[in-house]
Amino acid sequence: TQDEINAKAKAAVMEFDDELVEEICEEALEAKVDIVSLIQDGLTAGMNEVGDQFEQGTLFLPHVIAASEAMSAGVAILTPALEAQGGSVKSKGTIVIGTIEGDIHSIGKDIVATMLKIAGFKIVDLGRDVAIGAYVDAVKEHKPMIVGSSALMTTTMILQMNIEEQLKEAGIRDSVMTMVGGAPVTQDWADKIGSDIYAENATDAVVKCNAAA
Ligand code: HCB
Repeated sequence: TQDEINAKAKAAVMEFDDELVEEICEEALEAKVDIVSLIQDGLTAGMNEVGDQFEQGTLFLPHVIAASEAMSAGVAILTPALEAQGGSVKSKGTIVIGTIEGDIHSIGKDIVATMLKIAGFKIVDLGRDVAIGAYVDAVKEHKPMIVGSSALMTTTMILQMNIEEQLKEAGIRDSVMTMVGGAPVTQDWADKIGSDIYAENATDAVVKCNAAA
């Protein structure tokens, strides 16, 4: 069942076992369980648990790296199936997304980008460690409906404010909606810096971008 597969995936990420994660994801595809739930309630739950133990000092950086590799191996297997679920013909609009300057955490941003693509948006993925000026340039070039940034650290989250400022300085702030996300980011932070959309996770991002489209 879904719960069993989610629990197995969570445990396999926590055991840093790439091969087991891959096996479970293949099995999940055959069993036709909900892939989004598997990513959020299985793989991500395992990743978060590893993050918590890293914070508590019971696990170390190599463990975090190993867990993120196991998670990515699973996501790689699930992504084609997720994308095949999409199939929407007409694009709902363009969304530019990237992980902010100084920040190399990309797993969450990649999941959000994939889910938005499946929901029918055209995605321009700027990658990670994206300079603030590059977001502004991408808004000028692609004229997206939404520009989203991901920040996983309290130190890089601050820079989401600079996106707001530089868009204003370029005179294009009103031409685009901004979206912010990443583990330390909150609705409160979005309100404080004047960002239009805060998304807690990939599902929330899809719901809110759909509402804005
Ligand atoms: Co990293 N790391 N890390 N890390 N890392 C965190 C983020 C800490 C919180 C861990 C801790 O100390 N408790 C911490 C940051 C502390 C702080 O706030 N200052 C931290 C640190 C300190 C570091 C290094 C500095 C460690 C070091 O070198 N000493 C270093 C960073 C270097 C740098 O960026 N310049 C580092 C490195 C790494 C890796 C490489 C080992 C690995 C990243 C691999 C990769 O992404 N390719 C990693 C990981 C995996 C984590 C944790 C454990 C998990 C992050 C993750 O992938 N979560 C994280 C602990 C945590 O977050 N609790 C830890 C799973 C995804 C699915 O969740 O939250 O990213 P998500 O995304 C969600 C959600 O936020 C939302 O939707 C996503 C899907 O549901 N969302 C958006 C995300 N982006 C969005 C954008 C939008 O517009 C909308 C919604």
